[in-house]
Order: sequence, then C-alpha cells, then structure tokens
Amino acid sequence: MYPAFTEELVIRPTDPRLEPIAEKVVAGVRLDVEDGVALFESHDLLAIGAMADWANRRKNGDRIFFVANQHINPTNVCILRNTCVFCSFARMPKEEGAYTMSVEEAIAEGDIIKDTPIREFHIVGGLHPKLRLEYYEELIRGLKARHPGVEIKALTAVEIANLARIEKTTYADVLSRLKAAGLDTMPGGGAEVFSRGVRATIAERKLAAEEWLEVHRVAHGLGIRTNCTMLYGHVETYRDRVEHLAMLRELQDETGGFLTYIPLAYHPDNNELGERLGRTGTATTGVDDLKNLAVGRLFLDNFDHIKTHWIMNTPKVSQVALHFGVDDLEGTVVREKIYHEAGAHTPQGLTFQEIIRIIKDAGKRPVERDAHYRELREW
Ligand code: V47
Repeated sequence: MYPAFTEELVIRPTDPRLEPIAEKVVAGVRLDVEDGVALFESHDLLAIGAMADWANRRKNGDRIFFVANQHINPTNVCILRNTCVFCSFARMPKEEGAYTMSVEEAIAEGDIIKDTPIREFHIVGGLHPKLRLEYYEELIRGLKARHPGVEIKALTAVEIANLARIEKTTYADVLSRLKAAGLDTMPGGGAEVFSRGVRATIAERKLAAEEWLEVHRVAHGLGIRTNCTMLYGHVETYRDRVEHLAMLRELQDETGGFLTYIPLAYHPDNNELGERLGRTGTATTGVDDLKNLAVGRLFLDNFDHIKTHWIMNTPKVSQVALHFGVDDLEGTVVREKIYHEAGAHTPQGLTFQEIIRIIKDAGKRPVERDAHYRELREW
C-alpha cells in the first residue's frame, strides 16, 4: 500500500476567483457548476493544474495506469452518417470506403499483435442497420475463446440502444446477453455533450442524454463497469461542459459504476462540422486539453481515474497531463481508426516501452492494469 497522502497544497493563484475553489478542494468540499465555469474561464493554468495534481495524488499517489490494448472497429457503416456531423469515420452502406467485417474477420483482427501480450480489446463501430445482436455475441465469444486472458471493452451506449431497437427488446436484455457472451466493460463513447442545443447541432438524431445515461445505469446495475467521455472543442460553451460533468457525477453518486472519465478533443478534418466551423488541423489547444483533464479531476470528486487519450491529446501533452490530475494514459491502442480519419497526426499505436518511458520521464510510476484497473505489474 501507499503511504497516506499528507502533502500540503501550496499555491498562490494569480486569479483570485481560484482562491475559494482551492479552499474547497483542500477541505474536500464538492465544486458546484459556477466553480467549474470559473475554472474553465481562468487563465491560471498552473494553479488549476496544481489543484488537480494534488487531488489526484491523494487518490493514486504517483501511479500512472496504462493498459496494453487493441482497437477493433467491425464496421464503419452507420445510420447516423449524415447527422453526426463531427464524425469522419462513418459511411453510408454503399459509400466509397464503407466496410463491414464478417465475424470471422473481426475475430482474426485479434490475432495481429504478436509482440505484446494484449490485455484488452476495445470494440466500437458504426450503427449498422442490419448487424444483429448475435453478430456481437459471436464476436465476443470468439475473441474470448481465442484469447482467454484478454478482457473485452465493447460497444458504446449508442450501439447498445441501437441493438435494443433492432431486436425490439430492452437495454437490460441486450446487456445481459452480451455479458453472458463475455463482455467485461463498456467504453464511454457517444456521450458527446449532453446539452440539448449542442446535440441538436452536432448529433441531431443521436441517443438523448437521458437515454445515454440510462444505458449506463442499467449496465452498472448488471455489474458491468463503464467509462464516460465528453467531446469538447467545437460549439459547446464552458457551462455546457460543466453541466455535462455534473450529470456524470450525479450518476456516479447513484451507481458508482464509472471507472474513468475521458475528455475527447474534437478533430475537425474530413467532417462536416469542421467545414462549417472553417477549421482544419488541430481544433483544440494544449491549454484547453490540459484544462479539460484538470477540471475533470477536480469536478468529478467521486471518480478514481481520469484518462488522457494520447491519440487525440498527443503523447507530449498527455505526458504533461500526468501533472494535471491524470492517472491513466490510454494504452498501446494498436490500429486506431476513428481519430486518424478525423485528422489526428499522432501514431496509430505506442509500444509498451514508449509508454513506460513517457511515464517514467514524468517522474511517475508506470502500472500496467487490466480493464478493471486491477494492477498487473509495476514497470
Ligand atoms: O463518441 C468521433 C469521438 C468517440 C471525432 O472508453 C471524435 O476507454 C474527436 O468513446 N474528433 C468514440 N472525437 C471513442 C470513445 C473512446 C475513445 C477512447 C477510449 C474510450 C474508453 C472511449 O469518439 C465518439 C466521439 O465522441 N469522436 N469523431 C472527431 N472528429
């Protein structure tokens, strides 16, 4: 076990609005929405980072978790192709570049990594109009049979709701069947930003906030732990961001089922929203990326883990984020597709050794974990 965290939080904010917030953080008093907005509005990045780092070290010490994982995206065909205007990955069924793997092909994807023992498959894809629940059951069963030591993190709440619609059944039924097939945890995608106005602009026909939360509530009730996300850096306001966090915090109070929170930096290339906004290349800035991670840590006081997705934040910003409240560096992520289609210039995977070097060079202790954050080995 780690020694109790006793270090004092010593900061002298240049922004006086941060002083009462720092007092709350140290006293363990929950931040409210106005505090969250003040944090996003503040330019005192170092004070925000110091508070988040302090809050993180109380929970995680100097440990930084990472997982050796591989992404499998069985299809990019998606019925929301024309309405989720931020997405560069989706295709219409007959559009150029559309693909749908057979179950056997998707299972074979799990065989491509030979040099590193993979601990987690991360499986997400489009909302295919015809793929039935049996397809995903067979895929999960097949992967489990071939790789019994690998945990399966699969299907966003949006995909679960789509399967319930196709099968004319409940979220609980879909989730129970997937769990019986071997589903371990669920990724946090599809949350985007919960604000009705923002959803109407960027993801008009996507599952509403309440439904997204309901799928996760049901999953938690069935013992399936899940992740959660927020897509930022497009048309949302700071208040939209904080209200989104408040809804996640409320569900976490109720169920305790979230494992980690991952802010996702919007990438504007090859999608309609980027064109509308007149943006290409990097949509978010390093300061905003760090703030999103740090505010996540400070506001979500009932979460153990805050994850930086280096694919979007870059390995360099992600390394700095390890001093801004982050304790989780998204894994080796072999074969990432979704963000690379949207213009991410990062590599499609980092090796085990690269991840360990990034963490150690930040003065932290690399801890390899499984999908449930059980510690496998400290490196
Ligand atoms: O919901 C899509 C995002 C999400 C773009 O749970 C984009 O461990 C930026 O949720 N720019 C899916 N983001 C991926 C996801 C995820 C990723 C890594 C780890 C975990 C986890 C979950 O990707 C979507 C959407 O918010 N996304 N297009 C884009 N152009």
